Amino acid sequence: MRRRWTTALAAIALTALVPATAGPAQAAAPITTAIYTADPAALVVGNTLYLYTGHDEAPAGGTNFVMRDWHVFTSTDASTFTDQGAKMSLATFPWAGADAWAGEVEPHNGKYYWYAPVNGNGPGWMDIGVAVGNSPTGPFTDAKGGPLISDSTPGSSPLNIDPTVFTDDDGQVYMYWGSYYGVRAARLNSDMISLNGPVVTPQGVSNFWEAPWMFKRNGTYYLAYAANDSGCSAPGYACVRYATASNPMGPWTQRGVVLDQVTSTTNHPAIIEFNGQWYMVYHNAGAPGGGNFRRSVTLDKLYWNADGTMQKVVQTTGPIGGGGGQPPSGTNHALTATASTSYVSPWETLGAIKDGYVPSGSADHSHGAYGNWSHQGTEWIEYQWPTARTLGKVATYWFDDDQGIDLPASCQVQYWNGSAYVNVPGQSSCGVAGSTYNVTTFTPVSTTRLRLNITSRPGYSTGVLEWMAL
Ligand code: FUB
Repeated sequence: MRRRWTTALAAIALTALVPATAGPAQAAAPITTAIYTADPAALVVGNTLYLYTGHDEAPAGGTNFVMRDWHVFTSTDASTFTDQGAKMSLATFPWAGADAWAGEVEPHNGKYYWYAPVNGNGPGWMDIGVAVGNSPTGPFTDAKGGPLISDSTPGSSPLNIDPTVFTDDDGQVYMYWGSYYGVRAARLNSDMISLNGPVVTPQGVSNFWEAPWMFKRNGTYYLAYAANDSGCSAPGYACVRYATASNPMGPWTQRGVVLDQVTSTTNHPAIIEFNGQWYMVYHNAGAPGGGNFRRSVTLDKLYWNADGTMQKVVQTTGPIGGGGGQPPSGTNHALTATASTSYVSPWETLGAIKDGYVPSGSADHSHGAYGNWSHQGTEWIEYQWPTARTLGKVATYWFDDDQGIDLPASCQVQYWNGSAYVNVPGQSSCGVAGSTYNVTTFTPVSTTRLRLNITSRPGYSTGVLEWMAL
């Protein structure tokens, strides 16, 4: 008999037992409120960020998924998104009949392969199909004429959904997928529509529930996935955990939670770098009229620790990079700069000013800080790049330890004009407020070096937690 039990239905049943105090997290701004979207996958091609999403069409009060097609959204600033329309649907797979669930697109040899779980018309429930197109927006056609993965695939998952496809530097392509605690992995042939070897169960992906997302950074493989253990989410909800490995097939080491539970019972990550900034793309129930079967894709900035672990994503309630304690939007060139200074105390860490951490306040030394105690007067910090960057803004989060380091009296931004440091033209007020990002704008300059001169208050030294160059 065909199974009809869904991940979210199970979650709903459990949710009924949850006391009100176990309420969901705050909702972030959706990429659209025109339709309900879910299960994001992200891809950068050229200067465009593509989000491939599912499409929730359940009626208000509906108790099951109604998903018939997938949409493509594009953005050049990760802030505003354009719906390019339903670029793939169940009709793309003539052998399938329902459940257009969580897919992902992978480029290969100039084509774009869209892997998607669907309810096949054959035996079993969910299968994974693959379509191919000549551009990131298609048009997409069935590449295989039948499932790539089905319940009859030896060693497959208890629920064959949520494929994530990853191409390593040597060109080998890997696919991870699964649900019901059954993560699976296999190599793909370069035709992208057949397996190269057996299906395996990768080791060490602890607490895996579903929704894997694989990527690589600085030689380390990362696998983020939805988990629903009591250590990370209320019953019926899911968080996003992640694991790392030195080999694409594992073994994996679980590293913790990168996204807490959201307002929908399901949770689904896509992690990507775009214009020098990392993002967590996910869904929640935050749009007007939203719910567990009327979800909305959203994204928030993701920051790294110096040891290669990810900081837990802060779920925002408004536009990315909104004011207050949040960093401003834009490409932060500090992340790719080399930092230097006139003086740093031996126990402090200059590199902390460019690790992308979002401090909780000016006394937040948890991720290190630049400090120049016991120097007083004017000291400077500087960024240098191998090639010129166009810069028109800095954001400075001052360090204040309520002891020898205090907020500065004043500051001045300078740039290297090719032969000397000069003040940036048209500089706005160089803010010295505590516990916030002080944004200083100026007429954009093209330079390989940017400097911040910091003048202390009498009797104190100065320090910086984050210095962004945008
Ligand atoms: O959208 C249907 C299913 O819900 C997806 O395949 C899962 O990842 C969960 O988000």
